[in-house]
Amino acid sequence: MTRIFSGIKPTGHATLGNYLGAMRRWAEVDQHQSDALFSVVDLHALTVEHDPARLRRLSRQAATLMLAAGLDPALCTLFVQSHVVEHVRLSYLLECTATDGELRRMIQYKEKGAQALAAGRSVRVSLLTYPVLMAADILAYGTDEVPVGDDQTQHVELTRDLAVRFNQRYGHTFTVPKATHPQVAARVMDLQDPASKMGKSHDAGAGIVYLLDDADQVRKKIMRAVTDSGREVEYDRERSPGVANLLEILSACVGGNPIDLAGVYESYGVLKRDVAEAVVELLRPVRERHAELASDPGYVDQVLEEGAERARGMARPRVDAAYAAFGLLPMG
Ligand code: AQP
Repeated sequence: MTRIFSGIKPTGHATLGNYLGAMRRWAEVDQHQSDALFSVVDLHALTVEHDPARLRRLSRQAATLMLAAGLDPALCTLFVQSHVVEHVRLSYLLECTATDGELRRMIQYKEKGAQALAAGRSVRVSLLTYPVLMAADILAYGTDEVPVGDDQTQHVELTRDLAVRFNQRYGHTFTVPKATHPQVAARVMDLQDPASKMGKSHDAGAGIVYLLDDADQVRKKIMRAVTDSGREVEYDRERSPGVANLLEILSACVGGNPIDLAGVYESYGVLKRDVAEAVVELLRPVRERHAELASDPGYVDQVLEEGAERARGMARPRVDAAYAAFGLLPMG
């Protein structure tokens, strides 16, 4: 059976981009067809300045939202990354496999590093090294596929490179995984700035739809989305990125392809209205289920505890094998 691993980092409130690019597929497809592990990758949230109390809140919220989106602990393994020490154990060996040059090429390191410096803040070493931790997250489980949005492609490529290099040097230890992306909405763009990804750690703004926004907030944000100076509704990511983004969101919500959907609309206003209603209906059950689950934190904690136990059992033999292959003496 195909082994799948993916995660979400608790750096902010989960967005429509997280849902359409990743979480929905995890719940609707992946957990049913594969042996799937999903993680709140909390250690990844420590690469930039963070507030411990907020991190705790967001970590629990991310797990609760994953369940609200439909992840079923009877079908998949849901856990918090820091509860499974094998990730960090393996990460160090992979740091000894990766090169400084390949980590400095990572787009997120360049972008976030530059942002930190521009704001007069220092850059944490972990911002440079966390793609290796992500590789460890994936490789520890013998993962075949990593269902993610477009923005994670480069990190999965690095993971593949490290797996191949490790296997060549130290003997076959890791499966070489591949990234898979949704057919539409693999990169949902900010509604106010369609050149930028809708990201949960970006400054809260009118361009980001959060999964827990109420219906009126969702409508308001979508009705105010930046479109283009033209009048015609066309699907062209280059010339009309704002409209193309709305058409992709609509397509992800109601089906059909964005080019055909463009032909149905004669005005931006009607398109926005339909997108808004489609998103409100898409998110309604997630919000309702989240409210139920949030009132029972004991249940969420229990799911996470059992998930971590299971994940540890799956990761440990492969990480032990990697330590032995690297030449480290086994523990007695
Ligand atoms: N806009 C998006 N469109 C499609 N998929 C997306 N994903 C994220 N944003 C979009 C996918 O959601 C999964 C979890 O994402 P994440 O927690 O790793 O990243 P984020 O939500 O983008 O959070 P940040 O903190 O704002 O990240 P940065 O700024 O580092 O990008 C992943 O599968 C991701 O592809």
